[in-house]
Amino acid sequence: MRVVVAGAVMVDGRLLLAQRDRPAPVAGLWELPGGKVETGETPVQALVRELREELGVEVAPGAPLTARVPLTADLILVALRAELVTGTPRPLDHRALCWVDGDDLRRLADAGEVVPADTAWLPELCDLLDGG
Ligand code: DCP
Repeated sequence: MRVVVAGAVMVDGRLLLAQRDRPAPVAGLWELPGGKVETGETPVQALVRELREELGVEVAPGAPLTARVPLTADLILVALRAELVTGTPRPLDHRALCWVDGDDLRRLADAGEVVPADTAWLPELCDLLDGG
């Protein structure tokens, strides 16, 4: 079983979303940035590497979000909260980035503009963003 790890980066009550550039079925949709854990890496190490590569920032991973999402028979998606330590996120591997509050996130999800697997985290992300 391989793990994909994504990061929930929150600053001043807003969550960082990244707009996928590929593949076609999800291009244009918004996700928590991240990627596959490589052999010999922990999910924490993988998230630090992925966000360095994709956003040009250094993060300190923290608590996991509750939902774990099966993507395929041998791939599972998890998310960790991540504190921004240094740098300003840039879309080095995505089409664009945005910062959302709870209402923005619900609107994007209602419009079908969130990557399907990531919708599993909507309740807990909205709770965090709404100050819960
Ligand atoms: N994925 C997802 N939601 C996220 C991040 C990833 O549903 N927030 C999915 C999309 C892909 C798989 O996880 O099916 C792997 O994601 P990436 O393509 O972003 O990861 P990598 O860049 O590590 O994969 P590769 O190197 O194989 O392209």
